[in-house]
Amino acid sequence: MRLAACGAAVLLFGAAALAESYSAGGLQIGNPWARATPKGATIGAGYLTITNKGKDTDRLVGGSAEPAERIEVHTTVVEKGVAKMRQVSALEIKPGQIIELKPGGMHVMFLGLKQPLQRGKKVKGTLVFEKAGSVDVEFTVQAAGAPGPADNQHHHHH
Ligand SMILES: [Cu+2]
Repeated sequence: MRLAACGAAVLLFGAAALAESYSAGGLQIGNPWARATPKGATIGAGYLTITNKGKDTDRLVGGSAEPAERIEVHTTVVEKGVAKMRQVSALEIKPGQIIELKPGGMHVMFLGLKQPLQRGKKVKGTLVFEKAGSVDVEFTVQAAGAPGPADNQHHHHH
């Protein structure tokens, strides 16, 4: 019955993934997650996907997260072989566009962390969009080097 058990695990995981989708206006925010930070670290990074299903261009203009003094949206640019982060003050999402914030690219930067981001915990945050307004989300904290939000998916075999 290994297959049946595996199928159930996938179904459960699918339900969890669905629950981590938020919508506001024409925007859909999927799978917010963050990477765990080492003790004493004052910065951390979060990732998510924003889909614009509406008819108007919207912009992510700010936000906040509980364990951080403030958050910023950053993009990663490579200059002379060195990756550097730059702040994006208003991240534009055009109708039909899907913007993926992921490791190595754009991310939500948690600045002034008051406590480390612990694996398995959730980080409460609010994203502020020009048109859709404020959206409350929860970032699921994954391992420090996790490549994506479904990192745990591959460790369900017993
Ligand atoms: Cu950054």
